[in-house]
Amino acid sequence: MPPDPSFAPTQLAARAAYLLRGNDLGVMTTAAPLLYPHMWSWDAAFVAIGLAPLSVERAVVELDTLLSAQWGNGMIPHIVFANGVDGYFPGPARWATSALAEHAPRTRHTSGITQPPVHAIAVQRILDRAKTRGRSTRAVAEAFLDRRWDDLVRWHRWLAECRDLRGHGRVTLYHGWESGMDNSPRWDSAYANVVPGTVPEYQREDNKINTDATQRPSDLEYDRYLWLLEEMKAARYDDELLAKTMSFAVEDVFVSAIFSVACTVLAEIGEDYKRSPADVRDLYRWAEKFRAGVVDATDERTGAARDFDVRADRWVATETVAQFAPLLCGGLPHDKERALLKLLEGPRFCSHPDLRYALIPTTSPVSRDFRPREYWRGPVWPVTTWLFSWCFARRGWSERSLALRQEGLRQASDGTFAEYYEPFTGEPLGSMQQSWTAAAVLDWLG
Ligand code: 9WN
Repeated sequence: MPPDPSFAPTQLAARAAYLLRGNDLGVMTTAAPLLYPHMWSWDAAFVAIGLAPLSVERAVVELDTLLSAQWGNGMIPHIVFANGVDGYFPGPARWATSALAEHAPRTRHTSGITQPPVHAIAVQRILDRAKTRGRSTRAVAEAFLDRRWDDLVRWHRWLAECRDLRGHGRVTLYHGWESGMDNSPRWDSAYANVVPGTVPEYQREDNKINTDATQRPSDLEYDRYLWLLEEMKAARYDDELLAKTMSFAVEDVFVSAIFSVACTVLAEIGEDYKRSPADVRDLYRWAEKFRAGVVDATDERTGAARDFDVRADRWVATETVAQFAPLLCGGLPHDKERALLKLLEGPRFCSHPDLRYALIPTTSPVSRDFRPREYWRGPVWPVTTWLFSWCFARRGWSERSLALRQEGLRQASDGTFAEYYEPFTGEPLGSMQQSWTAAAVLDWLG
């Protein structure tokens, strides 16, 4: 058998840059060329992180495009649709946000849900990269911050106020897509209670592009995804009505941890760039509150984090990557944190003897729910590796951060920039030329 291709770092970085250029529509980068031909919210933030070492100016444009589609209530929508591009379902007509939602923007088509709030991290990466450039680039980055600071704070305020109505310091989601981990076993029990009524007829597009059914969510899962859209439309995407009427309502511990970190990051930016002290205070307050919300969601003995199903009124413990949420934002007592790190680095996750790379599978290979090829039910996602690596560096765990980076780069050296990888064989799966995979590589190598 010929050896697997393995690109050297400079070649790999060049290919990643070429990929992002290829996926660039001008002012937005598609999440992937065929499967996802529009802009996704958290993808856009990661893309900006990858663009920043190439061009701070272009990275700023990416976030500007995303923020220009922000809703009047502060929500950043999970998809900003590229004008005149078909090929993805559900598209603008199915969401019908412009017609139904009071807060939807009038000049852009968007979906009606949100995604994980990683954007402050992108802003920080851009500002940091700009510091190493000339004066005019620094000015571009700072002008962006002047222009968008209020929008970023509004985004965080919406999450803190409109998505934590119970005041527990955890972000509530009304659709699994909002987690970014669409069909993770984390959502199985909540989805089991979503009973689709009459779902208007539809045709999936994703399975025409990725024809291997073992890699994508099932039709039954799609029926539920689409039914939730109908529930949202009936509520006209109104924050208060959604809280009362949606049959899926879950406090997501992983998004909550990301939110806590992002609030701290934005507060630090606010301090460094002398923004309103009241904003900075709010951001630190939310960071603390959501950190506490994450810690409250952990198992007494192991420190593993759980989600909370609001409708069923119960904790949902799964052997997934979400267990490690407190490692992102901190806050656990020392002994619990050590236990959780041991779990991460032990045979149930990164040291499972059959793993091709010592990386974090989305579901533990020893779990009953593990499916090595199926989307968020087992494969390793490079973007998740990047997030943990970045957070660990921030927490002062540089060895752990570097180990993830090194393994992440070994995995990516096949040059496919796959959306996700089979954990045992390293086979690239999902969409090839996925923008955020290239972005992770560029940041690591930049
Ligand atoms: C639904 C774009 C997005 C990612 C998500 C990932 C996948 C969409 C889909 O692709 O979700 O939002 O159609 O499957 O799960 O995390 O942002 O890359």
